[in-house]
Amino acid sequence: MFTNKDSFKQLFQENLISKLGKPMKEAQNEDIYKILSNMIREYVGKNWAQTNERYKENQEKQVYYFSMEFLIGRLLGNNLLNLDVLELVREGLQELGWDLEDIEEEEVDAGLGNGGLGRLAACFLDSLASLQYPGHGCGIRYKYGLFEQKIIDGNQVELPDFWLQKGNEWEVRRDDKKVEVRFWGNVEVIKKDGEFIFETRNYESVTAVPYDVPVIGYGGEHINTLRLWSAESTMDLTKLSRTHNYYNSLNYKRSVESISEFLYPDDTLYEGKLLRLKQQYFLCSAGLQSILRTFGKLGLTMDQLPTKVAIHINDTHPTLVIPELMRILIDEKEMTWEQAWEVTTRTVSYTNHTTLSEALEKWSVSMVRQLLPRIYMIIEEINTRFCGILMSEYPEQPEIIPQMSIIDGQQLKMANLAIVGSYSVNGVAALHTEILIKREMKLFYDLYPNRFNNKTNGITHRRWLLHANPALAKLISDAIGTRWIDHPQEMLGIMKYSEDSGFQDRTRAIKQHNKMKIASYVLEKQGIIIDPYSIFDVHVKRLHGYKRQLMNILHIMHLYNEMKANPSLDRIPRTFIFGAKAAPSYSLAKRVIKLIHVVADQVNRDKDVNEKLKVVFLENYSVSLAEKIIPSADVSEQISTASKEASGTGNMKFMMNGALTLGTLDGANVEMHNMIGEDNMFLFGLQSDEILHYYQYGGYVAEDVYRNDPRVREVLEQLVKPSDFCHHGHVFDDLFHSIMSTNDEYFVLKDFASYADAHLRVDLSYRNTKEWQQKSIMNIAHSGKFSSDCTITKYATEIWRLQRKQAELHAK
Ligand code: 26V
Repeated sequence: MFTNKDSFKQLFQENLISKLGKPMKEAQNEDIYKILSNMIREYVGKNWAQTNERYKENQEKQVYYFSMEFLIGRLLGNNLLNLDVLELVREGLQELGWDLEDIEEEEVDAGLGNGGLGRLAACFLDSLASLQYPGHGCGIRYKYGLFEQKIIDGNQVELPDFWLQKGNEWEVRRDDKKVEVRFWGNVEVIKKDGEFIFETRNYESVTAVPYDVPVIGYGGEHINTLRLWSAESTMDLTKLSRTHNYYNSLNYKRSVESISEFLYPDDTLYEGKLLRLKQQYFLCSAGLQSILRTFGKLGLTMDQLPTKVAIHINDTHPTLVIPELMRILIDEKEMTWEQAWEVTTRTVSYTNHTTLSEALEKWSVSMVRQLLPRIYMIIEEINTRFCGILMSEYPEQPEIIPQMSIIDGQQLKMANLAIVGSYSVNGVAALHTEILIKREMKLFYDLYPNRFNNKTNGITHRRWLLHANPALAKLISDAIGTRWIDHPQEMLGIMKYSEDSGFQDRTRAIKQHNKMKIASYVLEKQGIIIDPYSIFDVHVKRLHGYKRQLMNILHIMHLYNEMKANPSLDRIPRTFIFGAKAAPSYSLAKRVIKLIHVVADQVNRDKDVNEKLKVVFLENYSVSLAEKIIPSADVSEQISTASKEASGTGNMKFMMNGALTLGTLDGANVEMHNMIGEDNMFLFGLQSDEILHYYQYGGYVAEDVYRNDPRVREVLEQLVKPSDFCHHGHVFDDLFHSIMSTNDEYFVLKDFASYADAHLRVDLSYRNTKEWQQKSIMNIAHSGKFSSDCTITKYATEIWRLQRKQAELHAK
């Protein structure tokens, strides 16, 4: 279509004229975005079709990644990059008078996820396509993504994120691939040819319509599919009046469409909503039907399914694929239970993303039984058989059975079902997997030791380095060539320049440039002047107790107190930058946002300190904002209570952009530490075994720290007594009690002294520019190991057993 700048310009202009519908001189950035993205989508159409053709012809094994969340963010820039036309398009547009960066800003983020779990799914899709693996995403096309956060008077206000309002240039609606999903009804057992068969009657029928988004691999040749399902009513009104006598058709339509309306804005608190269960089954049933339709065209027998299809479930949210696959194989494909079970358990694999008990999914038995009667029967049968195995394995230990059972009284434990019904269970970082097998899932590990494995998370270096920080990417390529782009571990090659002062100066200059850009952004968006030469200390991620944004802000209050008491204190100026969304129902988390704003107000206004200390809260943290802020960070706050953060992926993004980690030995920080050693990061705090030991014996006594550490006492009292941070009626007694009356569940006070000490080490280290730059280069060089290309290669070979596209096919 276009191969160079001139042919691009010509084609673009033709498109402008034919599609704009108004004079060219009236074209706005928004129009340009639409036309450009549309052009690119059409441009990839041919390779997309070819990739699918090739899959069919070669009967390659496919993996389908089922996830309730795909936090893909913006696509234009990344697609241009992966098509290797980014520079050509940038220059072409420039010559026509448009700035690509402004055009990219027109795209609304596809915020179809909460945080780490959803972003991981998006990074994995990018790596699957770039490594030319046959791997696709299967998700829901929510009409509203994660809420848009507005800060009003320091409080979070949630607005609906109607991201589809202006259409979505990247998707293709596939009416020809619709399927039907059934809810409710009653199961009847019928005897047919001497066999019992199960039929559900009086069900409610929902149409699932797929929207396909191309996932463009690096190089642009290999294109996979992200298939997002939308719920629509079967508008057959005659049928409606028969089966829905108490609904009018409008109500019915609304109730059906609500299935794909909202993404649940909660990444830990369990929402006992019927709608969420409907969403999960909707995804599982629609996704599976579409997979089996494709598989059916291969002309193989059903028992061969595991040789051609791998189904991966991202956390337990899509666990219903297990009983749904059993249902289809038994009721529709006429397999025996044993055959169906063999196929299912050889097809499904599962990743666990958290050990927080409040995030482990449990469904009410009566809800599942009513909404999905046949599925419930199957789960019951799976459980009966599983308990039979337990009884014969552990005849002397009957107490084990209720602990491992899938059905526990009136609750269905989805993690237990996911483990029993899959062939692989993995954690997302070495420490997390160890905690799973030694503690949380120990009984299952004892029974099925070979099923458990670790796959440390990763991030796509194409989005998080090449696209987010092009100057740094270019510097690396200038130094060691471009091979690292396909082999990210080769970034290690820049180690030979870690002591080279020219290279150090260049990395520093790039960081400085990125900081200047953020300083203008903050000034423009929030009217706050920040010193671009101060240390940028960044804490961006979902707001949660265990992520300890509260510890960070309490420490900032302490720094303020210290500077007020001693104005000549020698400290390198520091800008603390926060970005976080709190689940709307999580009131304490929202109060932390308020506290950050109150502290920011006070600190930023106070002339005694504001040359050395600034606090900024960036509104509406999202993927596109992360891409701006991370390249500008000097310090990356990864300060979770050890054992609580399964992996973290923000930690990896910062490392790749040359920030130094200030963190606990938690999640993937542990592996980062193993790679670069403690001289190249700032570690602090209790370790996971110490924390887990405390938990086992009922915690520690928070009161002791409160009494013995005057810094801690001072800041805690400032929360509840009239003070610089607690005036105009703002009393943070709820936050105070959240620490003191839970005995400090997240060890904020216990780790405070060591956290403050780590901050002092940051200050000292930053003074030595050469030393700091050397550490920064060390971090960048080792971050290639955290590329999701490495992670996906392990999933593909060790779990899914996929074949990569053959070299000769590549040449074709
Ligand atoms: C739970 C629920 C409950 C119902 C409402 C919607 C919802 C959405 C998500 C969750 C579980 C969230 C688990 C999660 O995001 N874990 C994060 O996964 C990252 C990728 O593996 C990992 O890096 C983070 O450490 C981990 O917290």
